[in-house]
Amino acid sequence: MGNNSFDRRSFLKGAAASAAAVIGTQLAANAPAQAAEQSPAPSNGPAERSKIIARPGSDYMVDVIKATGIEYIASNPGSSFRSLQESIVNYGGNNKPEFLTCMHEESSVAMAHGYAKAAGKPMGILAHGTVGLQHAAMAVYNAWCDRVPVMIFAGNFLDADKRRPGVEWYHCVQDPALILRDFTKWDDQPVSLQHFSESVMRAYKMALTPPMGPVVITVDGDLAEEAVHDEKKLRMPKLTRTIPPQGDSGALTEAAKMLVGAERPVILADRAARSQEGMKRIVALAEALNAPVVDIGGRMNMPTPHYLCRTDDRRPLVGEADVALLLEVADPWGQFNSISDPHHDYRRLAKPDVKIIHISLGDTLTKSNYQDAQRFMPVDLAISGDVEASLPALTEAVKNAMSSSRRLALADRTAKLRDDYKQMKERARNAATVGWDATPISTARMSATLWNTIKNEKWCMAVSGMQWNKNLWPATEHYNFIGGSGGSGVGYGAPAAVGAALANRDKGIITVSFEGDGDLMYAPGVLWTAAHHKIPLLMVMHNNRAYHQEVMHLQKMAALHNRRMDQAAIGTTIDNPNIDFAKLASSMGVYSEGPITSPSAVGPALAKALAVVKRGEPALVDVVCQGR
Ligand SMILES: Cc1ncc(C[n+]2csc(CCOP(=O)(O)OP(=O)(O)O)c2C)c(N)n1
Ligand SMILES: [Mg+2]
Repeated sequence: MGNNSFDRRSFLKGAAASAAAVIGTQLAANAPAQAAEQSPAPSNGPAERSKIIARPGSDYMVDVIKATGIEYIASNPGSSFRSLQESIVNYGGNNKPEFLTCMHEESSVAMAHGYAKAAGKPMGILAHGTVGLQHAAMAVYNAWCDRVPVMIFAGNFLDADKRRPGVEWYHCVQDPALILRDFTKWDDQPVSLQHFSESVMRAYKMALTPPMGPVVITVDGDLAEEAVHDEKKLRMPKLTRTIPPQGDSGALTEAAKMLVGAERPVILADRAARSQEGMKRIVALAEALNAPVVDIGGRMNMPTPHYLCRTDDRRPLVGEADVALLLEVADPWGQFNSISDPHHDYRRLAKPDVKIIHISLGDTLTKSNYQDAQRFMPVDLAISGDVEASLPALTEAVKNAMSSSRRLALADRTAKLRDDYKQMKERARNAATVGWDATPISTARMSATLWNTIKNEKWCMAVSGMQWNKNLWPATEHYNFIGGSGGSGVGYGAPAAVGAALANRDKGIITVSFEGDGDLMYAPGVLWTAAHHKIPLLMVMHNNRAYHQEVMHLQKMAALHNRRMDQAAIGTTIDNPNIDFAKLASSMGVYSEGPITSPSAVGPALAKALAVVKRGEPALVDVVCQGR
């Protein structure tokens, strides 16, 4: 200790005074130990004071980030961007953007992913050089597959001459974005502040131009830590947004004729509606055609109480269709064909001569290596265009193409369509009653009980793999469901729900999620992030004490190989010991209930948790329930 400790204390005193920062006494008390590990022991003598950099490049970087309107930066801290972090909290006042403390880079990105879909705008994330980006990668892939914008900032020191020996070299890289380049839209490594501002604006614009996607900007540590030179010469570029393109009018007229003439049309909507207005446009088209809509669910596309919303009837509707209209469908081939599991037998699900129209911007954003493009699907009329932008013209063309006799004929479909809708709902309700009183608790009962808890609220079901919610809950608002992970990379659920809950916090929307036990255990630290930042989220554990999907795969293989079924639990179950999720949550400051094993105890526990969430805090209810 001795001299060194004196120097460190002086450093902290000097730093606190010069930054005029509100640093908690606890932080100041803890800091010397950390400073001793990483920093040279500085003093605040005259020589050091003359070296103070009052206007570091990172301050200007904060100005640029503020100019984009980004409200949050989710990050696990790292020295490669320490200057930018310091500028965010001191120079920027930790407000727009506010720094969100994350315990894993994958959590940062998945939070940004969920946030973007609920907020309709991107969040920033900051990742520490090589190691941070490596951790972030899978969540970036999910966002890419889901075509969701995330502003990724990556710390790095490019100039080898200035890097500190040791760890800094391990964490620096020639080309930081390389590891993400196959599944991001654009990246850049700016070498000047002017370059930084232009690249951030370009990245923001590109991320939000449909098809949207994650983008990466490197924050060079030297550029951030050194003083701004010649600030008068810096020009902050204006933030511009691209107007999404409407499909070709002639092609939309052609599509309208095909749809009006169809006897069994079906509309399949996936990553189609970005907003309530987008949903209204889908409803208007469906009503003009009196055509059923299957909401594949990449986004919330169709109000579930509408008699034309027939998601659960996808198979029969596609099977009978003579014309199918696809709206930004991620997997077109999979709607009309299947490959059986485990024998890989091909089966056609649609008529051989079904006419297919696809409105999509999918072909305008492709990469070769990762296979998220799905199998090639020949379509009869491929219209390159944004769905929301193209729908008004298509609906207009449908109305123009409709003779009055055709209008009457289409109206005649209504009685049968309403009846089909009623039967579909009836089937879902009947299926839900199977095993109603069973223990472990059935997923249908869990879903119905959660619905009873939140039905009088403005609600968002941020994450769920369960079909019950879609089939049974009356959902009319675009914010009700936000779609899935995109790439099915597990570990998305918990952080995405926290991100969505943050976006919903100020809108008075109660965010709920069904949380897989396997999913949460990837990075449960996000519970602490939710508690620390007071993000209200009602998380209901779908605790089947297993990677249940994988249990089923193992069982399938055991059946295929005609071998022991009971061994399928090895490597796929999460028991012995059972994880106590209520304790896990409360250890991180999250209100919790459970483990709940009796069906009748779920409702009261959810009601208590909802009261906590309405107070502005997260809560977790651990429900021990069936596999699916
Ligand atoms: C990163 C990653 N690793 C492994 C998998 C394979 N996988 C698919 S579903 C699943 C189980 C997830 O468990 P849980 O969240 O508890 O959901 P459950 O299947 O039990 O409903 C796993 C491991 C994956 N999709 N992503
Ligand atoms: Mg599970």
